[in-house]
Amino acid sequence: MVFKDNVKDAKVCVIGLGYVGLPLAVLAKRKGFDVVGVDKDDSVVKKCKEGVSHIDEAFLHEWFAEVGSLDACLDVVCSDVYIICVPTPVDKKKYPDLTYVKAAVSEVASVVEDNQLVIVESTINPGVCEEVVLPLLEASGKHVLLAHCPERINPGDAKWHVDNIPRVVGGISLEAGEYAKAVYDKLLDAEVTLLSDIKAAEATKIMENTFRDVNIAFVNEMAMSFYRMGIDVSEVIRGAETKPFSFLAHYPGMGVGGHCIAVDPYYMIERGRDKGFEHNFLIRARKINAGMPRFVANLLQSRLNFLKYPVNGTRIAVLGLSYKPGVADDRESPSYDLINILRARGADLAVFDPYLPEKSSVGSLEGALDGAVCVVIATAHKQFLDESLYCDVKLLIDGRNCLDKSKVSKNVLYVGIGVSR
Ligand code: SAJ
Repeated sequence: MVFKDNVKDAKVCVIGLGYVGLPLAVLAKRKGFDVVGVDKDDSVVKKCKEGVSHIDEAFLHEWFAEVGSLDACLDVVCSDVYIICVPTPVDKKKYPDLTYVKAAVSEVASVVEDNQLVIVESTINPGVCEEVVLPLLEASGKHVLLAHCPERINPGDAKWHVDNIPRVVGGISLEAGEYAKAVYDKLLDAEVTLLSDIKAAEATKIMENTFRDVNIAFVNEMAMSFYRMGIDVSEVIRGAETKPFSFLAHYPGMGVGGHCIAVDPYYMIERGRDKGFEHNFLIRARKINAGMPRFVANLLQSRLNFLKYPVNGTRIAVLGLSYKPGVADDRESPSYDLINILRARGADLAVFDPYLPEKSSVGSLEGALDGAVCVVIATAHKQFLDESLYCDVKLLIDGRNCLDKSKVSKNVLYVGIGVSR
């Protein structure tokens, strides 16, 4: 049954209860939907039933306190609306890996009935819904409505959450698109824009994230160049930001991590190749960003040697494994690339991330700094932002330009990304 006109009566099944699906499922319950969450991790299912968020976000703890608990199970149940929020990583060759999407869609196809709606939120490249998802659903022999509403979650963001982030949606048909829009209009306190077709919706998300990746690559390249000129890139960005139009600041760093920005451009690159187009610019930008850990390792080595220290055998503290501040998420984190390079050069490493103690090699920040000749700030966690912490080291590499260099002890050689004293 199509619930376009009385969508609040639709039973909703959210598949994948990670940083995208869990907030969405809890929001659906807050908005009065009959909702069930599905996840293959039984510890996640158990916590949902207990009303506990396995994701440490303040708003999610509040929402769970409000709704009490979330009905959840391991397998897809027949519903009116299915929203697929499973991961879409890339494989070792950087090709899009649709394993999770295909598995979720196939499971939906095994229970779906006529005129039910399937919405894919997972990030996919243009064409995947029509060429991969739809055939799997059609194999059910049922008339299934299909739409795409790309997720726009920003983990760790205190302001923007699933309920207030505007969205775009596109359908395999106008009916599917309008039905999906009706669902999100009911779910969200934000504008929902219906695009002309499902590929436009797939392309919108890829455009957003690829835009960010190339802008980060741009500023990384400028930073490496300015460093050779003795120009402070942070000051130049502040200067450029005084222009009230046509400039959008991005910031240099030791690399791009996360499951979105570091991954999504590869979707576009591969899709372009499928169609005989080589995304030279996107490929170049990915190479620049993926090359930042090595740039930082070489910068560290040159500065250590300047101080008459080798890398080999020298105690180096690497602070931060998460791909961005304030989160316990190290997927695609450039910290690991830096660690591997330094380890290969014989460094005596102490690695600490307060959000990932189980992956740290020492148990505290003090332990990491103890005896360290060099410190690298790889993630701008708030715990690392006190310049006085580093007064006893010889070399401080600020991999996120997150410190005030004027507050760093004059006895310390301070170097950022495109920033020096
Ligand atoms: N980074 C830089 N310089 C920058 C911005 C980011 O080096 O100027 C690095 C970060 O350190 C991190 C990586 O890039 O390692 C990704 O940072 P991010 O802030 O983009 O964080 P994400 O991956 O959580 O991005 C999310 C994305 N949301 C979705 O894909 C749904 C992205 O689209 C958003 O633009 C981004 O949040 C946001 O706006 O903060």
